[in-house]
Amino acid sequence: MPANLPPQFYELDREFKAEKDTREKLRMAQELLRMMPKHKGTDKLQAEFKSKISKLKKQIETPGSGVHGARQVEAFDHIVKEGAGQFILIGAPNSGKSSLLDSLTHAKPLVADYPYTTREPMTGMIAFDTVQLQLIDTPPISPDSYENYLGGLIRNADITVIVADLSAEKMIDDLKFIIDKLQEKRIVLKAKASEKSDDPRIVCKKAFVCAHKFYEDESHHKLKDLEELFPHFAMVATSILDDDSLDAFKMTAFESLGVMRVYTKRAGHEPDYKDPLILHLGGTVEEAANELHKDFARKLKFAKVWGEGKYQGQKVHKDFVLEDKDILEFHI
Ligand SMILES: Nc1nc2c(ncn2[C@@H]2O[C@H](COP(=O)(O)OP(=O)(O)O)[C@@H](O)[C@H]2O)c(=O)[nH]1
Ligand SMILES: [Mg+2]
Repeated sequence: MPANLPPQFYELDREFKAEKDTREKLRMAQELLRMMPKHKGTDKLQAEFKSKISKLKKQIETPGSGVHGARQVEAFDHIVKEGAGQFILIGAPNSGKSSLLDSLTHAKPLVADYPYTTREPMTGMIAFDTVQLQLIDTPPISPDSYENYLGGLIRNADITVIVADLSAEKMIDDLKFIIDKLQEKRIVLKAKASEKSDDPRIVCKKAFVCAHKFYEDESHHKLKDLEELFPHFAMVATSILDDDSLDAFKMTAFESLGVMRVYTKRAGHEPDYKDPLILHLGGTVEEAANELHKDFARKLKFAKVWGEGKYQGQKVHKDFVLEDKDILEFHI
């Protein structure tokens, strides 16, 4: 019985055979298995790929066991997520990534005015209101520098932050290089999370632009160039010397996640502002209750809600759609 494999399968299979990076190879093998039509004619091939996948997984789990000729598995290509979202800073050498990590979090990365100071990813936590966001600083992407683990890190992160250095003469060329380099690694940066590629080999990642080293009077024409290169992308102008701009960065980052904060309160008590529920935009009272406890959602009779543009203490049911910063009181 013929296997009837789609042409894309053969293309990706060729790339799979040539790929050296173990995690990338694993991702491709999983994709190939997914692309395979499932019938008798592909039984053997399916088994073959399942075995390849389990071997690759083993290699990743036991660092140092890289097969002869393959590069050592990089320990940096996966950072465990913490907080409401994971953000990865990418940019040219000296664009100010480490300075941003330093100013936005309590992490202490090495900042220097010579390029290639950062070799390993560094993380820190941003406190935005009562929400924690995880920020990752990375080595630069340029014709002289690309760390192979970056692809894995970007794929794993929620949001990519493109750090554009407004003071750099070749800002646009530097950014175009980065876009092309990522494309070569089958990563396409998009303005919206819903933008997907028809090509299953390509991973689309939501990104926003950080127009960094912003200096009033001088930077405006550069912002125009950026908007042209990244149409429809969210953009925030920052400078480590301007705290308001850093707050704006935090807000942009939070908004890019497509989530909202919902505070809960008990009847007769003040709202708990310290530990909001994090729900996707458009989330309902039922989803909020579920977030607290499955039982809660099941037993819920009604809820009361306070918030902007609402009748305060309004009685609502489980399909009521909440908004950022709403306060919710459950009645079971
Ligand atoms: N004027 C200005 N300089 C900055 C700003 N942020 C960083 N720098 C400088 O840019 C240089 C490179 O910064 P660094 O954070 O090491 O860049 P990285 O290579 O992208 O990590 C350093 O000399 C920083 O002091 C900023 O907002 N304004
Ligand atoms: Mg750095």
